[in-house]
Amino acid sequence: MQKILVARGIFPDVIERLKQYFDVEWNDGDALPADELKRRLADKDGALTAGDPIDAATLAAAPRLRVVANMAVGYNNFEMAAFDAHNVLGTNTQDVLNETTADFGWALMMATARRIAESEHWLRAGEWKKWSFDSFLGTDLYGATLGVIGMGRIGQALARRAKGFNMQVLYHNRSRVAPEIEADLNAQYVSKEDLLRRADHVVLVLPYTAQSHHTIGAAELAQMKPSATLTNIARGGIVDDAALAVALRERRIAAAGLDVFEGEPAVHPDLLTVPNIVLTPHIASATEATRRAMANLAADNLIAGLGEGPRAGQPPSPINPQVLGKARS
Ligand code: 8YV
Repeated sequence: MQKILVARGIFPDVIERLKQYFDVEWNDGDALPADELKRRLADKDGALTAGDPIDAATLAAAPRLRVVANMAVGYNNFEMAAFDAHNVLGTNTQDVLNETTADFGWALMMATARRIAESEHWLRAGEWKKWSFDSFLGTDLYGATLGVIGMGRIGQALARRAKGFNMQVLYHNRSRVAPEIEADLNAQYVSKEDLLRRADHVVLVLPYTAQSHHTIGAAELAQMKPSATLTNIARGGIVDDAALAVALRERRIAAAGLDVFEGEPAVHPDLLTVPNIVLTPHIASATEATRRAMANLAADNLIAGLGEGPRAGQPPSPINPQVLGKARS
């Protein structure tokens, strides 16, 4: 039997499925430190990860490893050039989380615009003594302008929800999406600068790469309207968190909602002290149904990628399908 490592806690019934095909080693605890992960992968044929970093050194130290299935759509934890060089297949869990993640992006944007977390903290602190006409004035979503940076599948799902809010949709992306998608979403392609200047609510839904590092820093925050909100459901590192904390404190933008952070689970201490922010612990895809779908898709990828099961050799969501069928190098 081929050997696999499941590097994170996951639904036990998914482990049972994997056991039908593999000799399974399961780390049902916290993320493994890099050295420990490397050591445990040394004799494995496959692995199931959830954001665990897999770099060139790890692959070099694991000569049998042929498939790593990430339980996430984002795969910035994989050094893909090394995967390609070693003919190791990487897979992700695209599509199954689109609507759940878009729902959460919407919820976070609304909570941010309408100051839900900030006012709740104030109420819990016993500060609510009387009603006042100017308590917690927020910014409207209905009829406002939405700016989506990153118009992939999740960005499109998010933009589709804007129809019900009668919003104008601006978007920026590495490339323009097909005209029929633009028409369906009633979305207008604009430069990043234009989007930042015009949008009332900016939402980040782009992958993290060297190019997208600090897509939003001090200069970009300065271009936004003082009444605007910023929501990040993509990856930490796309926003310069230190610069954001300054902009929020100085009210250069109205508010921000963050589900992801540079260096998470650590959170920049300045973000914890500004009031006009909603902070959540990377839960955009966290519904029971979606996390189950992600776990099962990651398992399907691993089973098929390692040549087992009904789809042997044809994993459903390969990142680098060109290595399929090639000998490990
Ligand atoms: C994951 C995510 O749950 O899919 C992604 O890219 O950010 C989340 O849905 C998280 O990354 C753990 O793997």
